[in-house]
Amino acid sequence: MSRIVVAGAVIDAGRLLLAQRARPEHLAGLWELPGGKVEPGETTAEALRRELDEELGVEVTVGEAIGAPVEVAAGVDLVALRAELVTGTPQPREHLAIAWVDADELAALCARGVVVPADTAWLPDLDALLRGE
Ligand code: 9L3
Ligand code: MG
Repeated sequence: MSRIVVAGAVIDAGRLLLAQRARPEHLAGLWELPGGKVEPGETTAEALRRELDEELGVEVTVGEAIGAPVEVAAGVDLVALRAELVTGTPQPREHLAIAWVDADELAALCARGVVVPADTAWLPDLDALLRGE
């Protein structure tokens, strides 16, 4: 059976929330859309709400999927969902840092190779959202 990892595209005032991974070693220091593994019995939306609470201390409402799922390992699909902050200010509880980036900053980070490779697949979709299309 395939496993799902869910990642959140939190956008506020034209900026996207990125989080800098602390682990594992080969991803440490790279920026990602925060999230994690969907547990048995959870919907992707429920998993994203739990992960963003655990990782960043925020409550979100979850919206539609963005882009296409990315296979991050054999039988493991990564999906991105839009999310909106309801309460709380994101704090990096499990990451090294967080950052709010605009479309140009996101493109520059991807070009520098400092974004988790799987997440770079969503650059065109994120770019369109950030530019308000
Ligand atoms: N992953 C990739 N991009 C992301 C997320 C949230 C996760 N935006 C990959 C990294 C890990 C796996 O999925 O190999 C599980 O994620 P986590 O539970 O370690 O955050
Ligand atoms: Mg995570």
